[in-house]
Amino acid sequence: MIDRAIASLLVLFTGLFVTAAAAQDGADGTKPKYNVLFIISDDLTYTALSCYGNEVCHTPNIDAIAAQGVRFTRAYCQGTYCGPSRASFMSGYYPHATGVLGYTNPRPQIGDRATWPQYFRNHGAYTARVSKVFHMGIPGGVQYGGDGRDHDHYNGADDELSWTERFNSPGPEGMAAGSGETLEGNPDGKKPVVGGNTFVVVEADGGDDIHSDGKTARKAVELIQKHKDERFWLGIGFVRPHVPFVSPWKYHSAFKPYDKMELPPKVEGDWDDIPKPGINYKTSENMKMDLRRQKKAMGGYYAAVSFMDAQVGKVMDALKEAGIEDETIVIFTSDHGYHLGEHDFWAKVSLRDESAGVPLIIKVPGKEPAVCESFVELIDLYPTTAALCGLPAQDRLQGKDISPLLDDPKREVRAAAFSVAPMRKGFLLRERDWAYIQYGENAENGIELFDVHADPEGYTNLVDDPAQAERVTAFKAKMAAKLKEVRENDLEVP
Ligand SMILES: [Ca+2]
Repeated sequence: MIDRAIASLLVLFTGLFVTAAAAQDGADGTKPKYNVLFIISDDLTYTALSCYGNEVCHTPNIDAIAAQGVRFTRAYCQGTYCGPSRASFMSGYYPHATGVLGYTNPRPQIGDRATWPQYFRNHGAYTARVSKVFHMGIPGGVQYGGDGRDHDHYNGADDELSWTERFNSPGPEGMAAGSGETLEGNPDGKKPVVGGNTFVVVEADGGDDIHSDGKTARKAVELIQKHKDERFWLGIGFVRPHVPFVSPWKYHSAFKPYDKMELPPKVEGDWDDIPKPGINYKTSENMKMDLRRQKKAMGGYYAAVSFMDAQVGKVMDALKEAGIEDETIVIFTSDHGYHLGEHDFWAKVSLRDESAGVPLIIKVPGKEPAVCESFVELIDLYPTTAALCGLPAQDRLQGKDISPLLDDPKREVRAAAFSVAPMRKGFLLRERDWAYIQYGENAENGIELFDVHADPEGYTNLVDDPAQAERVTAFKAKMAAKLKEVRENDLEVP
């Protein structure tokens, strides 16, 4: 009897909660026209995917989405590491609008304004995330054992209001059984496999499901089956190829012996014209990685990409089996890119294309497959999916609705992409013909200017070339205008 009374109260409370949620920002009875399946990899450079031209690392499952969707060749993140990038595209504001330049969620800054999934939730969609969608420290946020956290319930910098439900995927990370090596800061080879944000390669014993991403794929498959008859917004966050480069041994075999990996060219004097903040925070030199270690880092990264790609395939198979491909928008992307030895740089943070550019594929039912060369930004995803789903536009969002590109991929939606590296006070304006990077709000810490046609790898900084003086002045003014525009918004951030 008492149980039934409690149950009725629970029903009442749930009812009140649903009503309260429906009354929030943006709800007007409109239902999303499509499901959104948002698949995001962590620290994945587009240069590692075969659909973007990599001939060594094969990614058949991501390529299959590209073959049916629109693949963007000039997509850029808004912040070149996890925290600011994810807070930006999930909230719909640039990092310098919210001031979220580190590893927190943007809720205190946006108040009761709806995040991307929350907007869909307010319009009646079931919303869930599996693993890392907002920021979560990797490997610490998913690695069980040793740090005293309950990793089934560790949510990182998540935003609870965004979700109907949320799921974590703990795994062994670098502590997985198998053959492991610490490549970074280990020149004499005496260090064991270490944790943290360190270059470690582990050829793990056993299969996919031991690992966080294997569990994430399995949960995603389960959620697709369970919610196929209702509108959903599902965020599926894979943590690979973020370090540690750990994946089941079978994914490594294509890249062994690692010695056969081909590193980018090493150019004499490459760093001489780069201002100090433009030398990336991780380099072959400061990581003390010799050529053998550099090649193994590349092979280990590619193995992690192959492993992640296989998990993407499981999710896409489930969508097909559920019979809801024709009512689901699929997006595949990463929070930012990654260096694999270009300029002897490694990892993220830099504002060069390999790090600020991202893979982006958008597959919408009924739209023709295409390749689109317009500049687009991850911040565009929120307004674009809202428009595609028939949800009301919100002027406050700082991205653009790029859905017209899906019907006419030859169109352009912006002349430049904008990205930031707050760790270095770095700002990028990437145009068709030029890449302009400045360090400091007034460029007081240096400038890089590259002619991307004559010098696509960016070996020659033209900032001191007298012939480019006017261009540099013009870029400084454009950057100041962009920052002003970003800061003019409806948020009340000090
Ligand atoms: Ca990341």
